Amino acid sequence: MTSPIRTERHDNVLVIVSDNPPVNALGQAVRQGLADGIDEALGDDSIEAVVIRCDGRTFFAGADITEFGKAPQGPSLPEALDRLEASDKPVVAAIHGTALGGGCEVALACHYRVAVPSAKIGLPEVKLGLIPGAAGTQRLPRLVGAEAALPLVAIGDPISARKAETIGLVDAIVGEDSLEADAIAFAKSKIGQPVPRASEGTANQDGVKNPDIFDQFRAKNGRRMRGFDAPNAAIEAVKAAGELSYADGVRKERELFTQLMTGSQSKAMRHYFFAERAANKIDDVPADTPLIPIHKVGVIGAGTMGGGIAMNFLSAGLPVTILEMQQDALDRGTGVMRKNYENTAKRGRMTPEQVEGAMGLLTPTLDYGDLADCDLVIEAVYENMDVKKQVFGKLDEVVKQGAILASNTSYLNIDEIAQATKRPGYVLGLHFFSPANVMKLLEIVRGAETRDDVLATCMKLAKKIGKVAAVSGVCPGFIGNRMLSKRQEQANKLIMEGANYWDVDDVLLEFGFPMGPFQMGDLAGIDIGWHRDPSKVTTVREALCAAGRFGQKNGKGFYDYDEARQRTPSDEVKQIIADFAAKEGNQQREISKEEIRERLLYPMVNEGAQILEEGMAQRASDIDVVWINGYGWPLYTGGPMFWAEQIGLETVVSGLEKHGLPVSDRLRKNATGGAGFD
Ligand code: 3H9
Repeated sequence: MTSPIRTERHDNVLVIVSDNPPVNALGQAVRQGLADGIDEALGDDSIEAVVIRCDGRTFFAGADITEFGKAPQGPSLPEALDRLEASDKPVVAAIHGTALGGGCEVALACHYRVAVPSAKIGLPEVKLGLIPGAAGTQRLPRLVGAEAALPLVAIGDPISARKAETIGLVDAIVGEDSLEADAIAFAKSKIGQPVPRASEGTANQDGVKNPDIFDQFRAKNGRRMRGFDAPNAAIEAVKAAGELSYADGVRKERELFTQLMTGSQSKAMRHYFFAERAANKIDDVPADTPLIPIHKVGVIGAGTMGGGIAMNFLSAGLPVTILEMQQDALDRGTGVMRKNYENTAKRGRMTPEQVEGAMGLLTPTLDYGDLADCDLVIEAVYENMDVKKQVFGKLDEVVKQGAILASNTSYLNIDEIAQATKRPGYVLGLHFFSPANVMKLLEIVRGAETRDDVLATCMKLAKKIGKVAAVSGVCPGFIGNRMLSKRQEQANKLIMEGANYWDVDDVLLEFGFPMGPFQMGDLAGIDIGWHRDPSKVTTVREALCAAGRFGQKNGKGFYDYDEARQRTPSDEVKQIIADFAAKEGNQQREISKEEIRERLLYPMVNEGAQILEEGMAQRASDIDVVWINGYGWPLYTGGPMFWAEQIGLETVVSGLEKHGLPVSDRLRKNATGGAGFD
């Protein structure tokens, strides 16, 4: 087998080049090649400096995740990097694309780092439930200080080359198209000078002088770190970098890394990493299906949903024409979009020019005719089949042939909507989640007649606008809402049978969801759809509305809210529920949190199995992708289907039976097979 690493001589500089598509992951052959390359440079007196660079789209994007969990094969990355750093000939990392994880650690072990302006650098291991394991947590703080290292190691978002330069992670920004030549020139300029080694740096002392930075960091990021093991280990490792010798710090890192690698969270998060990428592939649509060019998008409806949808495309630089029926609704909608952008700018995540740039791509209109030249039109109007059919009939008349027509419906039948047009092959569902400019999930609903190129185009477009896409077949509620309805059904039953509604919420919170169904109801507004007739009360929600409890918006819903929107359970609501239960003849009893958890979560898994059986989801992991990105299912459990496999499908089956709940044939079959869902 030929090595993915080759060396090239440029006068007295040896360039070590990796060519290991697609992302130059640091598999065994790459690590061996790197170590050999350094040996070659050190053993040759005519070589006075070294440059390490990568072919293809990126610098090393990290350790090879497919090797995790397998027997390690040397040299290990830490070994290869120690050899590299020990060189007394200057070694320069020439970075383009994304230097991530182990890739960033390669760069840290080099004596200098140069990068093109478009490069990104980061340590995303926490997103895989890990921390860097090749001394990244020890070299980085010594190079840039603990304060600058903390977000990189414990949050894991990559930073731009320019930002990396300001914190001292990158030594020079070089020409976008002259990386190799500039890196060689840079390396030559360092010949004869003592080499700086990150492992010998002293910037880490900032954390010793001001140890408060660690608690401050925890306080600031507590919410996003909640439930995850890796960020805390990351903070501990960075702290250790200031307190321990380099060798002891590396030992500490190894100990923490190994604990995480063998734990359940990392296993789940690695499952998710591949699940997200698998969801992007449609089994029966060839990868080389020609795509339909999308230059201009239309959105029907400028309400919260339509506006949010439009913002996705504007932010990605695509012109959008947005249509409303009335001028005031149109003005209100575009006003909200501008305000959202301005708020983002206030938080420093957009420049005022970018706000104007995005808004400048927006054309508001009241005239369907203005949608004629759009390549894709997404409808986000009222959830009513007749209304949708009218809209699609109209769109079919005015929008050019070959354009895609999509509905944002969250549960209506896409095939029926498609039949309102003469181009059902060009119709599909694009189900965004609210707030549509923020939530990552895009459920792509494939109709019976949806063409391959339409589907492939929308998958690609999803990635372009930063969404995580998963394909669903046509069924009521598609994947996500269909499973949600099973959970909600049990939540409603549980409170009728005597469970405290706050216990129902707390069970989900403790499991790792950001909130439970009753908190969610309060947030969204209990009065959505309220008929305003207190004499006609048929549900608990209506009873709450009749008692003037509309949700967070008026300070009381299921909970009472204080000024800081902190919730307290309400005796009044508990009584309303108890009265309701009595009226319906329900005996109330004490219900344990364990029963609540099983009855909320197991029916979802059962429904997921049914969805698989019907072919509405391509694979179990697609369901995980939907629930993690659209409904707050905790990432560190891997999603409902992976979680169920981990606790054992037979446990789920017996739990459902214990509570007298239905068990689908598919779940029973997979539980007996013992091999999981796929
Ligand atoms: C680490 O480094 C630990 C060390 O500290 C410790 C060592 C001791 N390995 O995402 P894409 C595959 S942990 C193996 O669609 P993009 C991916 O599965 C690692 N495979 O492309 C996909 O395969 P397929 C820290 C990998 O352009 C294909 O490459 N690093 C790896 O949208 C294309 O990927 C990370 O966590 C990998 N490391 O995005 C970075 N990475 O075609 C993880 C990718 O069969 N990677 N693949 O579906 C990424 O974030 C993105 O892939 C990247 C490119 C931004 C690089």
